[in-house]
Amino acid sequence: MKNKFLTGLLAAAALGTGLLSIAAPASAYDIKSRDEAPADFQNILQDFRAFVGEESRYLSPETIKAKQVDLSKLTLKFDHDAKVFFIGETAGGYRNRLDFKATTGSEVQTGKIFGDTSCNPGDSGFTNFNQFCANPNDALEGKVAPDKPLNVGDWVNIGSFKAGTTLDFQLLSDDINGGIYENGVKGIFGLNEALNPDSLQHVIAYYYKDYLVLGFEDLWGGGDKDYNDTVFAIDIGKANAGAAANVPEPSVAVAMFGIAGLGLMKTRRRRQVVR
Ligand SMILES: [Ca+2]
Ligand SMILES: [Ca+2]
Repeated sequence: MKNKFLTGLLAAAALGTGLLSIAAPASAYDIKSRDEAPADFQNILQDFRAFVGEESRYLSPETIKAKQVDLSKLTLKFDHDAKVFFIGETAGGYRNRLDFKATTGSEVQTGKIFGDTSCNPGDSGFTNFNQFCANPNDALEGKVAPDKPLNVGDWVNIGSFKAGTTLDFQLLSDDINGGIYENGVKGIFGLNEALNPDSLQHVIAYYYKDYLVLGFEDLWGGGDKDYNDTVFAIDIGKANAGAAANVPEPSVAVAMFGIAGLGLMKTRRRRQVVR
């Protein structure tokens, strides 16, 4: 009990929220497998690898800016059970933690979703595994869920939220290894760049078939800016996603193809270098 309370305290401090806002213990969420996921998610899970892409891929500053999360769209228009699906990562040695924050009026709910967003090497039999998971990591000694590596498509129902609730997601870089710091400030990066300790955009967003896909950059100051160090998809409900999508479906497909195209260009460039 004491440990749980301490964890709650730390989570509250980390998220910069008051103690009273903690409505759930930090590790209350049951991580389910892709086989237990809704059929509509299972049917398109393979498509999501296009949103991961290569480790250290190049994205132009224009692309990054254009894919900035529109925060006004993260306020739910309709009640919904929000689900968060792990897609993949290119985090190298970092082992990141993903939290959410849900604000409804003066009520703030926070929670740890995944404590170690590394890919599980044991999942390597999954089709196209390498395209979801560039550098998987074994579990750290003594760590159990939600603090151990994930399989592609692992997911959590983070709760039922009412219309008017605003969602935010925060990446705690390399948290399980103690986190990253600059001048004593911890590297915790959210959707609103104005609130990030390095004042930098750390998330790019796509809307794909009623899902919001978010890709995080985990390095302080942006580093290689590949924005795929942790990638996950959120089900905020078809009606909410429809209201949130700022581009019609065909454009989303083009955007996705564009990312795949970037990967191809990079491969070609590498081949030229070899020659
Ligand atoms: Ca990376
Ligand atoms: Ca990166």
